[in-house]
Amino acid sequence: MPHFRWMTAGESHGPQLVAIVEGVPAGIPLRTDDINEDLARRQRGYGRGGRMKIETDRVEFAAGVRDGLTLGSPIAMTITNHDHQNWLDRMSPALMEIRPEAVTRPRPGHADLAGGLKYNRRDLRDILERASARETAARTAVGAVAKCLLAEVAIDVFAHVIAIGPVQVGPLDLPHAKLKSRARASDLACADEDAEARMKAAIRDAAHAGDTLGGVFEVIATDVPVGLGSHVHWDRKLDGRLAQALMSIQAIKGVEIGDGFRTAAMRGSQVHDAIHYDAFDKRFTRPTNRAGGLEGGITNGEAVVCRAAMKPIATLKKALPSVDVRTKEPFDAAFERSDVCAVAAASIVGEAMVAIALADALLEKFGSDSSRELVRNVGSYVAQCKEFE
Ligand code: EPS
Repeated sequence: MPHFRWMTAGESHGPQLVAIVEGVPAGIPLRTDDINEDLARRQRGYGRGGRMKIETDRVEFAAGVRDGLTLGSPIAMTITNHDHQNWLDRMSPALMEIRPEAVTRPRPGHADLAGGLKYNRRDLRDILERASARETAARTAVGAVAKCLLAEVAIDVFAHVIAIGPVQVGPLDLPHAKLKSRARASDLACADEDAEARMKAAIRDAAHAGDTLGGVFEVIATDVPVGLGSHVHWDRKLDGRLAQALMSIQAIKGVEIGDGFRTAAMRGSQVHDAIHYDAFDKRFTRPTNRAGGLEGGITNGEAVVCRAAMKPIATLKKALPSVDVRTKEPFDAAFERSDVCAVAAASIVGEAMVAIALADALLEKFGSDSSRELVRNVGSYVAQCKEFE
């Protein structure tokens, strides 16, 4: 059973998104502002569509927080979908006298068709409402809770965009703090100003062509103690858990840890990170971090570095051929509105998912009922590692 348990509910145009988080120790500082900042960052980004002008995501606590601190009980959060007011007829949970028009035209690249067949729903709206990336607002809230937990033991998680369409950032040899502050200041969560300008041009070009763009983001977690995850069983390996967490984000098609796919074309001597010892700090160090902070499925004390590739958004003005599920006739998909590029938004969700996977691994190793107990457990273990001989 996971140690940081959570679940979201909610349809894209329903009244609310809901998240419940369980397993968070008592006494962790948690304010709505901590969560709202991440929700606002997820809404930003050059290339988002009309929906983001309607929504201003804000969280409300329904349970689990009192006086700015977690209680140790389940934390329940809600986010209002403002657009719901425009969808009252189509999204009503009540039986409608006049049935809203069914969606019968599946969009290639979406869950519409496979989901409709699987759940036996003739109205594909029953699938697309939940498959929508709107759900990631609730995940971002859960991730913000995980980040507050990690912050108790000084672990920080941030993301930055490294490619959009064909445009890639140049080599970035920046300290983590600088990388983070530059990404936070950018419309595209990109730390390279020159690349950011070219990414925006690529997004404009795609929009003019009625098309969409994907990209790649990187998530970095700093000050992660050595020893999260384990080599002993497949399902305890943290690299596998991080990959699953990132891959579960809507539209993600690939995940790498550290230098990932690039290492496959290199020799071992060029790939593995040498081990040094810092006698002052009493810790083992590595001059390079190609492993992305994970060896044998265990954190090794270096920064955890993961990347995820997002496919271009599937709702296209320039639609691909599809077939009406009712008539079986081909059609040219009707287009309402869509984001052109949501890689910057996805990077914030990536941040959330990595934080969730790390929070789970932290509680697995140091499981505690209170913040004080957690901090003490981590501190005594770190001291134990310094005495290792
Ligand atoms: C989405 C389609 C668009 C996006 C939405 C994800 O929404 P709509 O169908 O209302 O135009 O804006 O993203 C969000 C609402 C969000 O909060 O990120 C989809 O089909 O996945």
